[in-house]
Amino acid sequence: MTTATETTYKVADLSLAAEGRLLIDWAESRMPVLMSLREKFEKTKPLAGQRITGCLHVTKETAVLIRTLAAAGAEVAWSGCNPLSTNDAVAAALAEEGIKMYAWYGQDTEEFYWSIDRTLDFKPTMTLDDGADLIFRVHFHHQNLIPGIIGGSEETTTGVHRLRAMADDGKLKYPVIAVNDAETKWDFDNVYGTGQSSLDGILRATSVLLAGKNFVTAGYGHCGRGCAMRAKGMGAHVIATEVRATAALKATLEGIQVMTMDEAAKVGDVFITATGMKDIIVKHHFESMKDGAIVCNTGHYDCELNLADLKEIAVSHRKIRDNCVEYTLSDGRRIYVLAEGRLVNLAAAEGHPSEVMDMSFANQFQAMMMLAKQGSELSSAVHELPAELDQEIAGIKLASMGIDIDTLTQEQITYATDYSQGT
Ligand code: 3DD
Repeated sequence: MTTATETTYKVADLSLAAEGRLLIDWAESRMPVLMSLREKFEKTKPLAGQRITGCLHVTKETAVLIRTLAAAGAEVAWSGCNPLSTNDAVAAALAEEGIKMYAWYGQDTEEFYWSIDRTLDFKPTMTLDDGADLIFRVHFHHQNLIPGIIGGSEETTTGVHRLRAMADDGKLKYPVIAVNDAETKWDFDNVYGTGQSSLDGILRATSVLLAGKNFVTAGYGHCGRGCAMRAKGMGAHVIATEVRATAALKATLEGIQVMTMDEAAKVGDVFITATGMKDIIVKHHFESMKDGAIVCNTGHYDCELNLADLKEIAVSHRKIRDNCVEYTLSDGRRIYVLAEGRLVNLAAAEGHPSEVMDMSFANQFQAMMMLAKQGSELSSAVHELPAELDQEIAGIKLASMGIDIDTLTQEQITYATDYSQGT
C-alpha cells in the first residue's frame, strides 16, 4: 500500500479508511463486469503511462472504477462532482491506497473548485467527468494543460448535452466520449438506478408512506420514468409534468396522469425534478403547494428547484431531519426541501446500486481504453462508444446472473438480410 502524504490528498478523516474498505469490498462483490475487466488487464496494464483525472461522485462504486483504472496501470487523481455526494470513508480508503483524492462531504464552492484544481496539478493525459465541471475547468482556467490531454469522457445526460453545444460552437479542444449514450449506461443507470436510488434518498430523508400519495415527477425522460415506475410500485398516484409531447404521451399511455406544474403544484404531496432544466419549481408553485409538501431534485445540477424563491416567501426555516429542511410560509403551511435541492439519490442515500453502476463504469473504463488506443486520431468532438460494446457488457452481466440466451442460426442470419423472399 503506497504511503500517501498530505500533498497527494485531502479528505475529511483518514481514520475512516477501514470503514471505506468494507464499503468498497461490498461494491466489488456486486460489480462483476468491472472486476472481470480488472482481472483481464491487471497484468498487461494497457493504461500504463496514462494520468487520469476524474471528477465524479466519490461512492463505493466509483472506488471500484478507480481501483480498476489503477490496476490497468493508470495514475489516478480524483475529486467529487457534487459537494454533497462524497462518501468520506470511501475517500479515506482511496487516499490511503495512493489515489490522489481531493474530496469530502459538505464542500463549499471554493473548496469544490480548489479540489478540482489540485487534481489538475498532476497534468492529466485524460479527463473523466460527470457533469462536465472538470473539462470546463480545463477549458476556461487551465488551457495550458490542453496540449497534454488526449481526450475525456462524460457520464451524464446534461453533461453530454453541454459538451455537444460546446463542440457545435467549435470551443471543444479535445475529443470526448459520451459514456451516457451507451445503451448499457442510459437504459439501466438512468432508469433503474435513478428510480431506485431517488426513492431511497426520499425515504431515508423523510420515512414517509408513499402509498396513496400524489407523487409528481417533473420530467418523464429516462430518469423521470424510472422514478415514476418505482413510485407506482410503492402505491403512489403518479403525476408527470413535461415539455416534450412524446414523453408526455408515453407517460399517459403508461397510465400516469399528465398535467402542467401549475396544476400539479396544487395537488402534489411529493415532488421530484428530473429534467436537467433550471427553474422547474418556482415561487408561484411553492405558493400553491399543500401543507407538508416534500420537494426534491434528482437532476445533476441543483438549479431545478428555485430555493431563492422559496426563501423569499418563507417566514422561517429549520433543519428538521438529516437532509430535510422545513420552510414555513406566512399562513403556516410547511414545505420540506430534501438535500438542499441537490441530487437526492446521492446526497441523502448512496446513489445507484452497485449492480447498475457496474455497467456504467465498464463503459467509463472502455472509454479510457479507447482514448489510450486511438484518442490521437479522434476529432475534438463528442464521440460514441462502439455499439457492440453494449452486447459485450450486457453479456458479462447476464453470465454473472446465470442467465443464458439464444443465438441465431446461420440460416436465420442469412434470412435477416435476405430481400429475395416475400412473406
Ligand atoms: N450516480 C448515481 N449513483 C452513483 C453511484 N453509486 N456512484 C457513482 C455515480 C453515481 C450518478 C450516475 O447516475 C451518473 O451516471 C449520472 O450522473 O448520470
